[in-house]
Amino acid sequence: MIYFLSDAHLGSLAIERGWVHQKKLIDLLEEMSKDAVSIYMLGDMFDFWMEYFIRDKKKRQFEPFFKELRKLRRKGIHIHFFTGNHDLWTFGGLEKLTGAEIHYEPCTIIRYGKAIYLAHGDGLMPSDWETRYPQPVVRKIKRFMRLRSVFHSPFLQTLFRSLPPSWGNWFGYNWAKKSRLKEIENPCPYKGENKEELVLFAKEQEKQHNHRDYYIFGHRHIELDLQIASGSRVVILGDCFQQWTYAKLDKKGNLTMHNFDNQ
Ligand SMILES: [Mn+2]
Repeated sequence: MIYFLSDAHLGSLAIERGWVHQKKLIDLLEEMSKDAVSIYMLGDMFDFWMEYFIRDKKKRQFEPFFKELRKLRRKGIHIHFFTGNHDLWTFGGLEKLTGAEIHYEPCTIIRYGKAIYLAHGDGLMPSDWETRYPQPVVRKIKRFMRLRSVFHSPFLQTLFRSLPPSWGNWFGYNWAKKSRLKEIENPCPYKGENKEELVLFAKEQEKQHNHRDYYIFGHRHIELDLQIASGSRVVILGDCFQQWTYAKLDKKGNLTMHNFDNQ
């Protein structure tokens, strides 16, 4: 079996009882490990992840999670970690701590005869977004993209990494908390087939004859399993702090969604 999960937002200041949250995530991984060949984590597993030049004591809080991942690695399970928009600042540290393979870009894999596109999902949208969406939405997207390019700037990354970890973390965790609270207060449900960026992105890929059997994304914190063309589906994974949803690919190439709370 191959498993896909995303968006645990570990360490979030908006999640009460962080250790209970982390323990549940470990229980889920343990459950998966019974028959897993690979586990793909599609981004935002941490609410804020930054690797400083100075040792960051706060990372010790995630040691149980790291320990679990190392254990799975020793069992021979391949662990893949995609960066999200909350945890893109990894520069080799996470790989060393967990033994996971880190992916900084979306990628397509072939498993059990299926072509599968994998990405966190932030920044992916149809190429005609500037004319497709109404002006206020276009402005919002542009703001997000500007911020995204700031986050990805090597110069600013080096600057941030030079900060004392306690300063950087104060800023990072509080910024992330604000966005988590905003989402709880004002959730953004599925926008529908003709508006949801990731669905439109996948549809465009199909139209351009870049066929994939499955497109799997995180980022949106919604659960979606939608057929977009013949033999092509978009799956959005939900999350691992409120919904506890994940996807599973069996040896026959069937992809199914599951809920850890109902098990
Ligand atoms: Mn995200």
